[in-house]
Amino acid sequence: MTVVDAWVKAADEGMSAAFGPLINDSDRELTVVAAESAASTMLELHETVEDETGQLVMRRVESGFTIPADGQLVLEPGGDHIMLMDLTAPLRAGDEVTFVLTFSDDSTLTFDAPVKDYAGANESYHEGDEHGDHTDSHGEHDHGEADH
Ligand SMILES: [Cu+2]
Repeated sequence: MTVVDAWVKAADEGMSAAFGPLINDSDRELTVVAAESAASTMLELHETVEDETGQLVMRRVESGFTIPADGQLVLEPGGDHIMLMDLTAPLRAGDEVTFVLTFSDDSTLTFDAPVKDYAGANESYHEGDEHGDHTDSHGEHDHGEADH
């Protein structure tokens, strides 16, 4: 399993997200079940879906990211991503963030990702209730109760 060209969205505080292709070069399916980084007190694996109003929202993937044998899963803005729920320090373009992914078999993979300025990836975080403000951006959203 390798991660190439990963990157993290620059942010001053609150939430950010990491993207990049997860490449499975083995002959068995792999499932990423958790991500950790010193850059955030909590990380989640997110997918982006349309809610009932057609608005794009992101939500936690309870079953993890599955990467097919000899295949890849591309984490990208508007799609699946690794969510940094609560940054421990500002992420500035040019910084490097180290991530550790844990797989369903308890193996791990460590990779570094540079921070880049990026204007998109502002989908609302869907916490499973209906009183979220769909026009919210990451930075303005109160995610204090995000751990379900
Ligand atoms: Cu997210």
